[in-house]
Amino acid sequence: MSQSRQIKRLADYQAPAFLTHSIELEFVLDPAATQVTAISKISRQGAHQLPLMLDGHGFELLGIWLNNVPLTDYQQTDEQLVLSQLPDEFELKIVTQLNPAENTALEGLYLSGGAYCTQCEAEGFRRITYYQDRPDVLAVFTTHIIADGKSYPHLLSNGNLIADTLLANGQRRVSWFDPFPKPCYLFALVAGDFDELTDSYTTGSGREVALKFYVDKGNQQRAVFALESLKRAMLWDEQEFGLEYDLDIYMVVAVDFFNMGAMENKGLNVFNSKYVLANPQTATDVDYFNIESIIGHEYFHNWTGNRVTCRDWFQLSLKEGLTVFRDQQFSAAMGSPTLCRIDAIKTIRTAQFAEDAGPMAHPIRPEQVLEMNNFYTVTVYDKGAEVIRMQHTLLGQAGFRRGMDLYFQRFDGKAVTCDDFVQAMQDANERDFSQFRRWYQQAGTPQLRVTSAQDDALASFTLTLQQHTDATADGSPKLPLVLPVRLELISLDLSYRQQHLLVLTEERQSFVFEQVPANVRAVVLADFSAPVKLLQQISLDDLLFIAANASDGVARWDAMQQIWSDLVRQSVVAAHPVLIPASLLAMFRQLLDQPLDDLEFTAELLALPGFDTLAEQYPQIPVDSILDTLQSFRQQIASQLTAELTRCYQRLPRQPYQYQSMQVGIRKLQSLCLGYLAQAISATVISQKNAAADSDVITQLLQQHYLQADNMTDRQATLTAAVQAGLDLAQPLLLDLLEKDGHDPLIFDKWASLQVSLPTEKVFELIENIVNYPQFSWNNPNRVRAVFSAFSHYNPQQFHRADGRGYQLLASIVGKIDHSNPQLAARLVTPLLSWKRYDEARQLLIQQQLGQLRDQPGLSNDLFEKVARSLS
Ligand code: B3K
Ligand code: ZN
Repeated sequence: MSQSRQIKRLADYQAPAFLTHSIELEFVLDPAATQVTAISKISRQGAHQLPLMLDGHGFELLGIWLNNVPLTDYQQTDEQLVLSQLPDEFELKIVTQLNPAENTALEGLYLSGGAYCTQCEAEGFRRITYYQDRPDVLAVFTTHIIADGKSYPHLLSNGNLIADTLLANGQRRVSWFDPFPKPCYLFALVAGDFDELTDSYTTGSGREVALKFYVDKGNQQRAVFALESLKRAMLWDEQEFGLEYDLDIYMVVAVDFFNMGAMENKGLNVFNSKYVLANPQTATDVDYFNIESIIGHEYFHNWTGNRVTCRDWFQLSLKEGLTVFRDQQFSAAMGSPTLCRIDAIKTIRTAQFAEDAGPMAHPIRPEQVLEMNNFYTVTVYDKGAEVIRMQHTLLGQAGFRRGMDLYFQRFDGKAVTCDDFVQAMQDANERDFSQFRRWYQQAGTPQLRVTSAQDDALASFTLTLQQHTDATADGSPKLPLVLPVRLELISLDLSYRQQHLLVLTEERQSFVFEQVPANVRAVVLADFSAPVKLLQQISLDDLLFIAANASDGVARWDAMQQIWSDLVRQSVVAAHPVLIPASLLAMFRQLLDQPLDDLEFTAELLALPGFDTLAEQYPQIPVDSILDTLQSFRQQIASQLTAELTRCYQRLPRQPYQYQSMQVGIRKLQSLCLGYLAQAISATVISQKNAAADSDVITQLLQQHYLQADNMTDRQATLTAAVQAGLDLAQPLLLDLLEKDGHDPLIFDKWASLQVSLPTEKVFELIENIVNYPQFSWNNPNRVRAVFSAFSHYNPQQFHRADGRGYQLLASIVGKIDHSNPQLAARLVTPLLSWKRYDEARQLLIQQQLGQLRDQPGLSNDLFEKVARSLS
């Protein structure tokens, strides 16, 4: 199918010429020929004679009726239906026929396993019927689903159930009514045979809400944690923001074929099964964390996204940035604020900084788009959340809440803009946020340069902050931004400690602090209070001081990160890995012998930054130097601290698995120790002393850790350590995992991702083998991502091979997947887009692959937009 390559621009926004007030849908389900009847009540807006433009494609049009009279006078293009000379108010009936079984793009109505399900955001509803598929058209939906009740006992849609009848032909007809007007991207339908897990929740005002989770047969107990998370999220939103749920029922369906994590359809969330199903045998601690956070995220959308929605898709961050911020606050309240923040910072420093520095750079409110699905990005989501967080920081908790209250008071039931949000924050607090709004218009990562001067005679301390943002691929302006900078001043004897919130608004500003004792150390950008790259010259001793003494845990962790990134930089300059300084090893020794009470935090302090984080510090990424240096650092730590790592590992008690913070800390610290220890085996060349004996002990530790584990987290820890160190024991243990549990799709995915992280050339053979397993399917995004995203993101050694084999593999898969699932292909291609950041030889290799993709016949808009921007 040929697609028009029409770019849409924010500047061209026009209010809809017609509004659809209500729509009644009837689905007669059939795998290859589902019939959809849509009856809409529509009215003209204002005095004009414009035609009604309805979006739609990928189905057969069976008929149109205007006020019950067949309509034949219309124009049909590839993607639109144009109706002219309409009355001011009318009823339109449209009948279409679709083929869910052949819908491998997983947008619109499709089959996942044996179940029907829908995905309409951003523009999937137009694959179901002709409609005004734009978020500022809000209608009341009634949905009737007709299907064989035996094969599809659960027939679900948005809102409340209003009827369930048996038809004369033996089929069932189930009807749902959603009283809240909504854009069509929030429409959902699910039909299937599931296990059901039910519960209820009573809201603060005493309304009882039925909670229902639908999962594949046999998986009911694996949804318990998600259900409990939902109840925690409902309570938290009431306590934190005074927001209650509004329908009688809240449903979550877990499906195996899904393009992303989950979808917040009103009253009927559809989830990737990966983010619902959990038990200790199948899910890791990280999975549990993600489930709670995504369940929260989708629930929070009920207010930030559904009750108040976006005027147009350029405003996506209005709902996504805000909802990510809300889910981060929720996770922080359920666990450790510091660890949640570290998690969020890693996402920004890797993927988001990379996006800002690459061809797809865009502001959190993009200004032009070819394929909207390409803009569900870390910029819109995660940088968007940072922009909300800065407003929270500037206004304080109470001020932010005042702004939120005003936002809902003004805009409940409306489709609005990011500007409307900022205006509410501003008005509720009588602040001027006009300069702050630049965050919505400018792409790019600001660099924040810090210098300081101390005047002992005057007892003053001066901190100078300077901001600069490099040009980005989208050409957006680069004016000075409002940067909230959290600062702590600490004297070396710890007797003086002061915290400040500085607000940098100019390009360069100095802040003077009086009555400051001599020799204070400055902790700048505590809590990562603005999404910037911090440039500061600071000695190893001072960084170690901050890592030990800053009040803010995030700043302590960050000081460790800076130590490592400084050492990597020195190694890159020296063209060989430097030796780890003794003072740093001493600190490791101390933390391993006497871990802090918070073991998970201890593990973060002892972890090296990843390849991606380090890479973002260089305009041109010295791939080989970074990889060699990281490998050398791991091995130096392993060989010099073998005894301490072993002791630390052995002292930590193991208990029957519970997802509980003390235990999560134990598992994480043990996993960190095993990761280094596994490297000690391959590093025996460095430390000759007792090398063979050490190797045996470590091999045994690793084996026991796997064999005695009663949970997936520990098993995965051994396997990761062994695969990454290239140890022989990895393969038999991986085989064990596959044979015992590989029938479960989520475990198969874990097994596959572990295999493809093997940092040697053998990985290519493994990949060929994995895709031939019966569990693998090219049509299932989870399976494809488990192999190919894992390979390109977690195996930098092989992905960035100098002979280009890694690039070639990824490009060939992207080209193949584009025919069946363009959204998935466009996500997978991301690591190839930033080819300009690599050395000349790698640039040529990647460019060649991208060139071939660009010339592929029938290339989707999704892939075209990214590849073309990358090559331009
Ligand atoms: N709103 C959905 C994402 C839809 C992605 C469409 N390509 C999930 C979320 O952010 O909650
Ligand atoms: Zn979201």
